[in-house]
Amino acid sequence: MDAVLQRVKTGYRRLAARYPALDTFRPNRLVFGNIRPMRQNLRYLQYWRECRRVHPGGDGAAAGPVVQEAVRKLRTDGYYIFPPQDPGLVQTIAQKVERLAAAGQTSVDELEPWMIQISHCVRDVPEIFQFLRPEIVATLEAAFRSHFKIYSAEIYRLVPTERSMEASGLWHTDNYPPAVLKAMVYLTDCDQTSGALRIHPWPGTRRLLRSGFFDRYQSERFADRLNRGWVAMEGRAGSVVLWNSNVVHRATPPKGAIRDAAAFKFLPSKEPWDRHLARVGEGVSYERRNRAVPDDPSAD
Ligand SMILES: O=C(O)CCC(=O)C(=O)O
Repeated sequence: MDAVLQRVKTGYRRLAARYPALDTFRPNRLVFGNIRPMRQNLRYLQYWRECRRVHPGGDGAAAGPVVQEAVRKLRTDGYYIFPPQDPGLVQTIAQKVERLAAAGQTSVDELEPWMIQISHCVRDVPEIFQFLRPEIVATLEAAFRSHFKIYSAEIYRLVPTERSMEASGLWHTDNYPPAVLKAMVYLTDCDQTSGALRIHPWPGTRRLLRSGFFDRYQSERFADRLNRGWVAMEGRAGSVVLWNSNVVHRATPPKGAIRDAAAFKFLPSKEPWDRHLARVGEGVSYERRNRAVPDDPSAD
């Protein structure tokens, strides 16, 4: 059976190399919005099903209208922006980040020197987990219909740059397997000119993927479509942007200011997020910016 599957796959790859339009019809791209191996997508779905069996969360209705609306918008558009709530917490964290950045406790990726990471955010700024207030926890549980866990936490700063864009600065999707969600909590006020994330909500993302867009480095023929219809995730410091990063999106360098944000990546889980966090501690920050996801979604 494996040998037959292998032959079908090889044949398909040869055909797709010859007729690139065929690539658009890859089932993973249309069904999951990614080009990961089917085996990995199925493994993630299976794990998610197991998590739902352990704790079948509700649809958020009991948690009130905000949660219900957030879950609905996450499904239809791929994002929801919660307004800021605790200015004192945002200020404490923003000041800590400022001190760490000034002390050089940072690292950068060669490709994107305008994105500056705080090196040990979980150790040095553990207050970031307080951003997961009850309505955000309830939204995540309702969106996953299970418990969830944080598998990555980071804090990074965007600074102005004149460099041509690479990697996160180009229109792209994160190519994640199913059931990954992200949250970004702005630590500075953020609008179109001060570094707001830009996304194509699900309907536009689907049209782009159907028309053949996937590779950020081969996007010229989609430029017109990519450059209209996007939405800037604007919000004051403390706003929480909850989103599915398989929508087409790009980071945008701020002009004349810095943009700081804490970011979390979530997966379903068989136990509550705070119990998982208490167990793994700094382990949640292992992913950082290398865009990898765990091979095994059930691993800590
Ligand atoms: O920080 C941002 O505005 C977006 C970064 C990004 O592209 C991503 O998280 O995938």
